[in-house]
Amino acid sequence: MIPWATRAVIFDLDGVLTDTAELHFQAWKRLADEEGLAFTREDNERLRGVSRHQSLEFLLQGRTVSEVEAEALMSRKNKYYQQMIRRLTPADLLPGVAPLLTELRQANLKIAIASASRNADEVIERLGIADQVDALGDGNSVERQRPAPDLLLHVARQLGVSPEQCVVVDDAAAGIEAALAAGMRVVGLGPASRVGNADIVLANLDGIHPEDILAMKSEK
Ligand code: B16
Repeated sequence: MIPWATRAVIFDLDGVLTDTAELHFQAWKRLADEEGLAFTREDNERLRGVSRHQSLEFLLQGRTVSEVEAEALMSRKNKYYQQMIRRLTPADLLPGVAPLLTELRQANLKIAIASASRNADEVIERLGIADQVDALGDGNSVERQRPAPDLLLHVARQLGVSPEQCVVVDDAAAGIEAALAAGMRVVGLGPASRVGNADIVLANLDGIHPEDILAMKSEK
């Protein structure tokens, strides 16, 4: 067995570092209301970590639109979303995130973010954590989104570390799947019904220290 050493932690953004899910919900809801489509908070849960295009498909509930119309709908939703993220501040980091990032840096671990969002760079900037992030993979970085491992592997390459040296923190089932497919260890945040396939399951990052997310078996 080759012993591994953790060198990097790769965080999902929405639902892990901040709760932009609520803002995505408000933006999709406004679009849905304008288009006469039913869309609830419960429906929004299904869009966690899901790409903009797939989210639209879900929202349309089988209604067919041309690719040009789809682009126009997505761009309208994105305009609403961008109006809302302008108001984000460091106070919108979820509990426990700021101290955990500080402690990870003190422990000489690299920090990266892997997000399906094309707005991730602006969100990170407004949350005030851009200077703590060594690499960012976002909705523009790769073709295939999670559950494919591509985004995580892209981020690991940017960091110059191997998959076995990475720990992923994600709150979506597709994110857990992607991490396992990438050969990375993974911490799932949320109910076991959603993230139970992860190596460690935590409710959230409140009160969590590096040792809590790095204390995993050395071989899988
Ligand atoms: P955008 P994550 C995801 O972020 C969101 O969870 C998902 O709801 C959103 O549709 C997706 O980003 C794309 O976002 O429309 O801003 O490009 O969880 O991967 O950080």
